[in-house]
Amino acid sequence: MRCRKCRQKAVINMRQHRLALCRDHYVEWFQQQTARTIKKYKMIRRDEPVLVAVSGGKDSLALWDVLLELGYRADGFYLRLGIDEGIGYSDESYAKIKQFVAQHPGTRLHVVDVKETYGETIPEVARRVRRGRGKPCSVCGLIKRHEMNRVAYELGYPVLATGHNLDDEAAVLFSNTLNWQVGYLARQYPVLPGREGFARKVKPFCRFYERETAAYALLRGIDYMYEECPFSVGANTIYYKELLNTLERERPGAKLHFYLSFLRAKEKEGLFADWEEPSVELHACERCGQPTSAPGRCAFCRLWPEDVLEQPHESFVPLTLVEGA
Ligand code: Q46
Ligand code: ZN
Ligand code: ZN
Repeated sequence: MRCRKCRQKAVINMRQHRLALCRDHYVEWFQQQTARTIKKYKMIRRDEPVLVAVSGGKDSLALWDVLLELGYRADGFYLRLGIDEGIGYSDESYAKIKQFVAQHPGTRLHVVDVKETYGETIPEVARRVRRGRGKPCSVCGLIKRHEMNRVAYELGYPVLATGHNLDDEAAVLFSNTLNWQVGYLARQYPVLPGREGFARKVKPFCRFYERETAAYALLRGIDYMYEECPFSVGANTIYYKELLNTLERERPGAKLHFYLSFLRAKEKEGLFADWEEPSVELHACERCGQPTSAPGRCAFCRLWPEDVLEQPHESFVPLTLVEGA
């Protein structure tokens, strides 16, 4: 197989695009495609600093790399979850991120350690509040969302970028469609506008297959965490991903078509455009100020005992690592 652009040996063949490329042309193509997605959905303005939520996995580190390569002021945010489960998951992930920072002089990484800041790791909080039938994922999702919003707001980032890829987005779309989750379908989009001072959320990799982001990370020499979080085993989204992969094997491009047709139906045919959020009244949480429908405090602030939240404010400020020049 030869590269379509230079006829050198191709390193990747993308059947859905009928495109084979060599190493250099693949890296170039990948970065240009990301730039196109950012432009199409007006994700990030040139003068805006971006906070990239990094987990240590291939997608988020590849995204950080591409944004830096495209010349954005992109800083990282890492939430230390304290998940060990015998494989040192969080420690390993953190080590990969620190290695990435060391290899990219001048990049900034902000870190919040959940245990150090709030007194418990994610599995510990989940056990105490007994949510999620033995899995900490619902508590984890709640804490991640809250802390990403908080850190972006407090450090003044108008944009928050996550590494969700096409496989992630198609699996969520599939799940939302199977269950006709109209509210979720109405909101699912590559960019979510910011509100009340909170950052806009963008997914610049939403059109890339997982194997494409993995290939990019590999070709750029990014050493990432291969293991998934141990709690992801058995998750519905993994099952839906497998189903979609079966479909994709039979019909190359099916996944991309499924997701892009959904976006097109929204953009061109006004799918779900008339949908209105049920009129729940949002107000600012009386402790943290984030919008919530619950009376008084938001779900995040209700997770913690009173004395934890009474710590001096400085102890909630993320630790910032600056590496290189
Ligand atoms: S929610 Fe659940 Fe993930 Fe948190 S506990 Fe792990 S699998 S990391 S995306
Ligand atoms: Zn080439
Ligand atoms: Zn709150």
